[in-house]
Amino acid sequence: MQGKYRFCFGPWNLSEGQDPYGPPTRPVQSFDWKLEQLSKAGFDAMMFHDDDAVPDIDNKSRAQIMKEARALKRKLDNAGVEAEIVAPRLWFSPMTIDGGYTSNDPKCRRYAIERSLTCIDIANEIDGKLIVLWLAREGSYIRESKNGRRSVEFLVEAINKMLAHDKKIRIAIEPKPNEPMDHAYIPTIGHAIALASLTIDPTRVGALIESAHAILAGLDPADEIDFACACGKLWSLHLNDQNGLKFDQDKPFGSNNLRVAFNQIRALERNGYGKNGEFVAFDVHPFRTTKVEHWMQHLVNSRRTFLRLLEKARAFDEKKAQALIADRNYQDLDQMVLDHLMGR
Ligand code: XUL
Ligand code: MN
Repeated sequence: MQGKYRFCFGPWNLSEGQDPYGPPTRPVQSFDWKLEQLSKAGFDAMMFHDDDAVPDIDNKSRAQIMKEARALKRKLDNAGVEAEIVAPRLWFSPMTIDGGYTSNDPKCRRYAIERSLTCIDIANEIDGKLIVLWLAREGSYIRESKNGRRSVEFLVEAINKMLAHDKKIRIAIEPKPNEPMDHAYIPTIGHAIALASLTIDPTRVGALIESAHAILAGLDPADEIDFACACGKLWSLHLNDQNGLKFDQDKPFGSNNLRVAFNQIRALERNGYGKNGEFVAFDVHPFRTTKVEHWMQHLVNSRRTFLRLLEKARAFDEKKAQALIADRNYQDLDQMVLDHLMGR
């Protein structure tokens, strides 16, 4: 039996088009509108940051936060949409200018941990099974500003506090090598899994791979997927694309390199990704030029490309490929892949 995949995206993926050089090009839309688009397009779940779930979280009482989380859960139930992940947004507040868990200021480190514990409580309220940690500012602009060894210990300490706060919660670390930092402390999936092994309960700490982040680290996302799966640690996935070593582009899946996308799907297939309920998320953004009436296309198109490439992966002539491999004829294997992708 071949697996079926379930898809999701987050409210931030319907972004308004601002970049460091210019303002939004589309008006802000409400959460309800985004949820409606998600349902209409046939996606199964939504990803959240803690403040996507409860806006302005730092200025609300605990009672108010939980009340709003419960209201969101009702909204999701009515729409028949699941919450996939909740991620603490530890890169916006004045308290996280110098990092969250690895800030040099103990007050700021405490803020980051407390906010993460609140994020877990929100996740429980909306039945989000997984906490995602994109460690945005856990790194340095200049090497001398922080103690790298101590920073790893701070990260472990913070994750341990989360694991102790809730005995069931699972955490997936999303590595990224740079942006906004010059160098991040957890740049690749190997680092994420090694960090998991240092915590009080490695069985509850896994990883999330984003295609663009792997490419920014100079790695092939398919190899990252295989590595994480060999360790039993691929618990979520952000598919997208990236044109080399630039800013984080979050292009539609397959937009830049169809072959790299094809190989990611082959890796998912051979590892049985999704069989334990994992979702495929598209962490993609519309091009700045996108008009309001085309606002969903980067998501719809990413899913369409995924499903087309899934057909390609399943129709790939493995027997013929194996014969070429046995003959060490990688030249024709290379061409066989190109012909297959070109439709012959
Ligand atoms: C940033 C990124 C984030 C995370 C969620 O590059 O990918 O959107 O996926 O915090
Ligand atoms: Mn991501």
